[in-house]
Amino acid sequence: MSSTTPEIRPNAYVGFDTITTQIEHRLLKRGFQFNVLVAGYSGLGKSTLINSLFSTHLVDSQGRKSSQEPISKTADISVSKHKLVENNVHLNVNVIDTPGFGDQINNDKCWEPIVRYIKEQYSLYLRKELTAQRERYIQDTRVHAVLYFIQPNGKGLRSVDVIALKKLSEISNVIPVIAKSDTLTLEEREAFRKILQREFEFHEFNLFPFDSDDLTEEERDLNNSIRAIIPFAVIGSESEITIDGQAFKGRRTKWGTINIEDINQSEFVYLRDFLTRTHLHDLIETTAFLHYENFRSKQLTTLKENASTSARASAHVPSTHGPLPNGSSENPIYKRA
Ligand SMILES: Nc1nc2c(ncn2[C@@H]2O[C@H](COP(=O)(O)OP(=O)(O)OP(=O)(O)O)[C@@H](O)[C@H]2O)c(=O)[nH]1
Ligand SMILES: [Mg+2]
Repeated sequence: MSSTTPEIRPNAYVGFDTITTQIEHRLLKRGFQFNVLVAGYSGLGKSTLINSLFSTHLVDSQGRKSSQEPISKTADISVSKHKLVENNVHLNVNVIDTPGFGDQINNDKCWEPIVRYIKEQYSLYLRKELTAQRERYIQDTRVHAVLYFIQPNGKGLRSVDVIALKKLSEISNVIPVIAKSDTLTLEEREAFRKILQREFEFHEFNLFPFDSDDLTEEERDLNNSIRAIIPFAVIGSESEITIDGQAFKGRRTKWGTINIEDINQSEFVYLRDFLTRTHLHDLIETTAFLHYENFRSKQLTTLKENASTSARASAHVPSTHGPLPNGSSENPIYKRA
C-alpha cells in the first residue's frame, strides 16, 4: 500500500523533521545502558582490563601487589554499577565480574553459574514485559557483551574454554581476547591467533559480530576486518607511567615499557574502539533482538504448550491441580532459567 501512497511535500515548513533531534534529546536525557561481563581463567587480568577500557577504576583487581601476598580470588558473581559521561552522553555501565575458572575443586561446570546468570537476566526482563502494568522503561540488566579471556599459552584452548565458549556464544555476544599478550612476542601472538581462529571455526562458535541482512557493504567490510583480528591480543594496566613528560597507562617489563594504547604493542585500542565506537549499539541491539528474542520465544512456546496440555487435562480431571504434564510444577517463565 505504501508504494502507491503519493509523497506530499508541504508548501510551508511544518517542522516534523526535528523528530530526529527530539529523539536525540530524549535518548540523551535517559542515557544508555551497557552491561559487560568478563569470564575466563583466574588471574588473567579481567578486572584490570575492564578498568583500562573505560579509563576509570571500576572494579578492584584481585591480583597480588607483591609476590608474598596470597592470591585473592573473585569468589562470586558481582555487579558494579557506574555512570560515565562523555560529551553530554550518559552511559550506565554495569560490569559483571565472575569467579576465575580453575579455582574450584571441580572445574567441569565452572561456566554454569555464568550461563545461569545471563539467562536469569533474560527471565527477569521477560517477567517485567509480561506484567499487566508494564514499566515504560524496563531496567535492562541483560548482558550485552561477554569478554572471554584466553590464557596466552601459545598452544590453544583448554577443554573448559571450549565448552564455556560454546555455551556462552549460544546465548550472548561473546568476544574472545588473548589475555596478557605482553607475555608473547609479536610472532607468537600471530601464530596463537591463527591456532585459536582455526579452533573457533572447528567448534563452530557463534561469535559476535553477526552479519544481518540489512548491513551495508561498508559495515560488512568492517565486520570482516574485525573478524580477522579476533581474538584481540590485549594488555591491561592501571599503572600510569610518565616518559618525557608524556603520561600513559602501561607496564614496565625487563625489556622496556609498554604503552597499552600503542597499537604496535597491544590491540587494546582495537577492542575499545570495537566495543564503544563502532559496535556499542550493535551489541545492545543484538542482545535484544537475537539472544533475548530466542530465549523469549522458547519460553513463551513452552508456556503455551503447557497451558493447552493442562487445559486438556483439567477438562478430563476437573479438580486436580497436580504437576504440569512435562513433570514440572513451575511456569517456565517463573522458573529459574
Ligand atoms: N603481564 C601482564 N600482567 C597483567 C595484565 N593484566 C593484568 N595483569 C596482572 O595480573 C594480575 C591479576 O590481574 P586481575 O585483573 O586481578 O586478574 P583477574 O582475571 O581479575 O583475576 P581473578 O579475579 O582472580 O580471576 C595483577 O597483578 C595484574 O597487574 C597484562 O596484560 N599483562
Ligand atoms: Mg578479577
